[in-house]
Formats: sequence, C-alpha cells, structure tokens
Amino acid sequence: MAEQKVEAIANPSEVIPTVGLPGSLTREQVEFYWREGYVVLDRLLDESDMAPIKEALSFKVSKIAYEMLRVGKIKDLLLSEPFETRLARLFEGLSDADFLAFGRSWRDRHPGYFQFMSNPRILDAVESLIGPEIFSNPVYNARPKVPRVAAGAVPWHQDRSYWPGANANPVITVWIPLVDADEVNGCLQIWPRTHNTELVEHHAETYSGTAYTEVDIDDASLQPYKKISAVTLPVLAGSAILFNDRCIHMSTPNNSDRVRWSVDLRYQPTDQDPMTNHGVGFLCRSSSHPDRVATLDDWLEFRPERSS
Ligand SMILES: O=C(O)CCC(=O)C(=O)O
Repeated sequence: MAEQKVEAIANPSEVIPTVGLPGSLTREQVEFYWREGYVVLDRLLDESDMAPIKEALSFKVSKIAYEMLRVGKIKDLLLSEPFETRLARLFEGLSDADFLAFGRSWRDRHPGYFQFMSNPRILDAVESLIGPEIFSNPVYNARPKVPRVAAGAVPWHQDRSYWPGANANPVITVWIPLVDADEVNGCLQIWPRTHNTELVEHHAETYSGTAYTEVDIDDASLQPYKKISAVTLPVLAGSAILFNDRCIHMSTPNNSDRVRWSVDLRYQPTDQDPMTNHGVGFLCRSSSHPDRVATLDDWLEFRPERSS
C-alpha cells in the first residue's frame, strides 16, 4: 500500500475525518472502490494476523479427520500434513458428497474467528469506506476450496441475493485468501461496476449440489454492463478484496493439489439492519461508544454488544 494516508470517504460526496490508521485506504483506493465496486489491498495482513483463523481452521480439519477415521472413510489422520494440503489429502479419492457432509463453507464460533474479524487492519480499511461505527455482519464464511470438488466453484452472483429483503445497504464483503490465490486454484473474479445495479434476477444453480445463487445472465438490467470485461484477481495470501453486496463476482474450480483457503467477512454501518435472521453479528468498532464494542465473551455468548 502507498505510504500516504488521506481522509476516508464514506461515499463519493462525504468525507469522514479519520486519517493515518495502519490499514486505512489511500484516496485513490477509496475512489477506485466507489467507481469500480471493489478494491484490492495487497498483503493487508501478515502471518501473525492470519494465525488465529488458521488455528481455528486447523482445529476444524482435525475434528473432520477424526470423524472420517471413525466412520472408516480414511485410515490415516495425516497429522504431519501442512495446513495448505491436509484437507485436500484427507478427501483424495472421496466423493463431493463426502466433502459436503461437513459443509461447503464454515461459520464456527471459535475464538480465532472473532480475533480475525476484529483485526484492526481490516477494520481500518472498512472504516475508510463507511466510517468508524462498524457492525460485523452475521454472515461470515471460511472456505476450504478443495481440489476438484464441484461446490468449490462459485457462479456469478451478488451477495445481496442471499439477503434480498434486508435493509442493510450496502454490506461490504472483505475477502481474504489465507494462501496465494490464482487462476489455477480458483481466485476471485469480479465484474466491475455492477455494484451500480439493484438486485438482479437470480436462481439457485443445480450443478454443485449446494444451490448457490446465480444471476440470470440475460437479465435486462445487466445489458449496460455487458461491454465491461470481468477481471480475474490473483492475490497473495493476506491480501484483501473489498466489494459491496451488489457487485457481481464468482470463482472457478480449484485445479491445484492444495486447498484454496479463504475467508469472507462482512461489515456494515451500525445503523443498518443487523440481519438477525442470519445469526448474531457484533459491534466491532465504535468511536462514539467504544465501551459497547463486543468482547470475545460477548460474541461467544451471542451478544451483539458488550454487556455492562
Ligand atoms: O471464495 C470464493 O470462491 C467465493 C466467495 C464469494 O462468493 C463471496 O465471498 O461472496
């Protein structure tokens, strides 16, 4: 990221007076985000930032391995296999259904998730876009994109299609790969400027076994965007891609022999719909009420704010 930090801009016409936070965006990045609908932050996080979530995911992989051993799907827990390959090796030769039995994406209440979602660099970046009153949306996912599993590929969609009725506009997705993501293992692809659409007609796809939502590509509202090419965004581990919940995006299958681990987190201003039908989010930053920011204990007990 460039050295110079500037005022954060909540929307193209409003300037918020926050400066110089370690993860904050430059003016150019903020302007790019509002114009194109996304922004890439190269290596926003380092290994120590990613350690808590990797620990949470390694714990889950071990639980899965023990369960697979118990039911006779595997003979070896592969304890010495590294984070990048263990889950791939565990599922080698098994079916998509074997993998899907543990969920296509995971949303556990493990402390590592909370620590990761509260990472100051992530929140600084989000603050640059929406200001310092930030609510962590209940929809967060860790994605173990295992090689050659159909559910690893995600079709063109708007996140908003998962919460069409929510009065939360816009929710910002922060997508972070925990390993280098590229065209071989299925990095993210974005269709620029489609954040200017409303909710596009969509349907549930039928080929991955998980019924992802998929935009109706011939919907008339997409016609003006057909002349804009999609961008493929290979990024290094710890980078972040921020986009809003109307920005159309997808990812291709994982054709490598390693797991394409990623996490997608979501944030919104505190005055928006907390979307409690999707779970319990939490107040993760507030300059007006710092005393109300949820602690780990609050989060583990499903309280959106600090209990006094
Ligand atoms: O991680 C992926 O491959 C897709 C992510 C995605 O669609 C999302 O975060 O909304």
